[in-house]
Parts: sequence; C-alpha cells; structure tokens
Amino acid sequence: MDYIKEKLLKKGDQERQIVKKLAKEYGDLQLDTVSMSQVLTGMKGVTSLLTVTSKLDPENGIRFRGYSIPELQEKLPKLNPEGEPLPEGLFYLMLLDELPSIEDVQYLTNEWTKRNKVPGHVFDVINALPPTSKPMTQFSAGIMAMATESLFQKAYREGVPKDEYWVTTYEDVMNLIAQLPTIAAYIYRRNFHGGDIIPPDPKLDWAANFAHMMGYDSEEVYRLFRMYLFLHADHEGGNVSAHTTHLVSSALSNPFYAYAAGMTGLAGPLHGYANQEVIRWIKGMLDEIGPCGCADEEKEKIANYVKNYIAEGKVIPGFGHAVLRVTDPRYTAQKKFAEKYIKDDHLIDVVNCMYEVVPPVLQSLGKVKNPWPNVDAYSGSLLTHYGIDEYFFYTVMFGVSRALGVLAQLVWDRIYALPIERPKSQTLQWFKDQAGI
Ligand code: AMX
Repeated sequence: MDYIKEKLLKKGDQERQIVKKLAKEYGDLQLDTVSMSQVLTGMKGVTSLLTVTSKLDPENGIRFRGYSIPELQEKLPKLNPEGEPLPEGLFYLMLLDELPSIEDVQYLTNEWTKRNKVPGHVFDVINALPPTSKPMTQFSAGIMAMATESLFQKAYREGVPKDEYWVTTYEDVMNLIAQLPTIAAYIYRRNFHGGDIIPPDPKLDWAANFAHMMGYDSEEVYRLFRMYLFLHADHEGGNVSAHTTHLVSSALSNPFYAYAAGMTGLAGPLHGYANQEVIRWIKGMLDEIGPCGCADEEKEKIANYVKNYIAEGKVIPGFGHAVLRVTDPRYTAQKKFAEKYIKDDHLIDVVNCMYEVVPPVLQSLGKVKNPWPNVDAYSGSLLTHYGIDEYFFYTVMFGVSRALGVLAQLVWDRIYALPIERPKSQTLQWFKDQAGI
C-alpha cells in the first residue's frame, strides 16, 4: 500500500468514527433554519453539506484546510523560490490535511506521470464528436468514456465491504487527475492546432506537462499554469461543480460519472463558463468602443457599454458571487502575478480598468449582492498574454484544476461512508399554504 493510502487509512478510521458518532448521538441537534427566500433563491447559506477540503468565508475568501491563498503561496513547495507552488502540493494538503514536503509533492508528480496513459477508446469517443462541438462537450464526454476503467465500480460489483469503498475510489481519483491534462490538451490540439498531438514529457510536473502538451514550453507559461491550476482547484462544497460531483457520487456512481456530471455544471455561464466568457465579452466591447485606456472619458464609455449590456437582461461575466462579498482573493492573486511579471498589456489594462468601472454600476442597480470581481475576471487576460487566446477552451482548463478539490473530497465522502443525498421537495401549493396565500 502506498504511504498516502496508509495515512488515509489511519486518519480515515478516526474521522469515520467521529462522523458516525455525530450522526448517531447528536442526530437531533438543530444546525440551521431555512427561510422561504433561501429555498427560492438557490438555497444560499443553508448549511447542508460536509466538506473538509476548503471553506469559503464571504468576507475573507477561500481557505484550503485553514490556509489562505497568500499563506499557501509561501508554504507549499515550489520548484524554484521565485515560482508558484505546485498544484500537487495543494492536492496533498486537501486530501491529508498536512502541509507536504517537496518529496511528497514529487511523489505525487511521479504517481500522476505513471498513471497518465489515457485508454485509446477515450480519444475515439472525442473524435466521434465534430470539432465544432464545444470543448466542454468533448471534455465531459471524454471523462464519461473513462468510466470503463473504474476500479471502484468493479470492486462494488464484486461486493467489497462498504468501509473499503474509499480504497478503489482513491485509485480512480488518482488515475482521473493524472489523465485529465492529456485529455484536455488533446481537445485543445484537435480544435485549434489541426490535431497535431504532443505527447507528455515525463520530466515535467503536472501543470507544466499540461502546458507542454498544449504546445507551450516556457518557464513563464509553466509558472502561470501552476498558479492557474492551484487557484481554481476548490471553493468549498456548495458550488455547482463540487456539489454535483458530490451528489452524483452519493448514489455510488463511479468517480468518472460523478466528475463528468460536475463538468457539465461547470460549463454553465453563471459558473465556470464565465472563465471564457470574460474575454469574449471584453473583445465585443473593444470592437464597439475601440481600443481604450482608463482616462475619465474612456471609463465613461465602458460604463455606458456595461449599462446597455445589463439593460438587455444579461449579466457582466467575472463580477458577482453567490457567497463572496468582497473582491475574490483569487482575483487579487492573479492581479499581483500580472503586476510582478507582465508589463504593458492592453487587455490586462482593460481588465484593471473594469475593476474601477463595473462595481459602481452594479452597486447602482441596488440588487446585486456582490459587485466585486471574481476569479474569472482575470484569468483569461493572463492566458491571452502568453498566446493562449482560444478563450473557448478556458473552461476546460478550469475543469482540469477543479478535479483536485472535488475529487479529494470524494475520497473523504467514501471514507465517511456518507449516504445517498436526498433533500425534500415540496409543491407550489405547499409553499402557498405556508405563506397562507
Ligand atoms: N451582472 C449583472 N447582474 C448581476 C450580476 C452581474 N455580474 N451579478 C448578479 N447580478 C444580478 C442577478 O442576475 C440578480 O438579478 P435578478 O434578481 O434580476 O435575477 C441579482 O443581481 C441578484 O443576484 P445575486 O444574489 O447578487 O447573485 P446570485 O447569487 O444569484 O448569482 C452569480 C451569483 C455569480 C451567478 C452572479 O453574480 C452572476 O451572474 N455573475 C456573472 C457570471 C459570473 O461571473 N459567474 C462566475 C462566478 C464564479 C464562478 O463560479 N466561477
């Protein structure tokens, strides 16, 4: 048994007992109340999930196992002191609740390299879709096709005891994470580079290898990918991609089914699709108002464009959040990256200018709970700077990263032996009866 599984076994046994004890002995403890408005506005703020990998505070942003983004940029292992932490380290932390050493991170890099061979039929499935189909359609279909390899599904059919489900879940999760960059890069090369596929380089870490297979081989791009794949990895359990993955796997669907379902949720414009939509939106604006700086008259042009866009009943991508009530720390981390490494980039200047213009416009509507930018407002401009300007692809990159958090959580779902999820629904008549109307 590898040492990560040994650690999981030890920690898992203790925590499983705690979860059982809480459910049995404290089962009647009231944790929350639910209002009519919460049910009818997307269950915001209703405590109803157990997620250990990260926790989101509306005022301070995300903390991974208790650590903020700047803390982890300090504490997680890097390949060189000037660079960004390796996403492998974040996965280790989320999975084991321990800061990794450089050796732990290298162990994961090696494991994922060993496991990164994608079965041929997965490419056949992707190839059966027309190249014009959306990258996220190809990505989720590819992940579904990987389910033929599920060790969890096989073990379940063979009748392994419930307390051992996590063992094969862990194997599936490790294989899935190892292979996602290869599938994503395949879709990228197929769609935008005439199908000229680049094989993985076993000497590279997980993020750098992804950049390499997409066709970008510079230390600058490797550094950006390490940061991108770190920042998008997890945002506690209630967001659409995390919650969907958790929900589907609660039926004991295998991790490939569960993650493919999560990815179809990530593809929605109110969630991960905003990652690509921001750049499409900014390009549309620049086509209409022309190249612009951030002088007063240019800010006014942007503000008018934003107001007209909202008046058409559409949302400004990259702004707002269902939980956060401040500027997203993931946005701030990317802004600092741009300030440190990038000079004179028109698109980045426009993104910075939007920070000054959009929030007051959203505030003036009187209904937007959070007018500040989220993670998606910045990432596209950084990728575009380094030549990755096929913004239709960005949500797939988000999907590669999101695997780290939600699949680490999925291992814990199985360790805790969490049951099938089944909240109660009511009819409109029932809601009317409660209100007495
Ligand atoms: N532009 C225009 N209107 C906005 C807005 C925005 N960026 N953000 C919120 N609003 C509107 C809502 O559409 C809603 O209008 P309605 O009452 O007429 O339907 C109203 O303000 C209240 O919404 P809210 O409670 O503030 O937000 P929410 O929790 O319902 O939704 C979110 C949150 C992110 C979906 C929303 O802010 C939005 O659509 N933002 C733009 C899309 C985006 O950037 N999504 C990515 C989020 C991060 C991620 O998951 N990657």
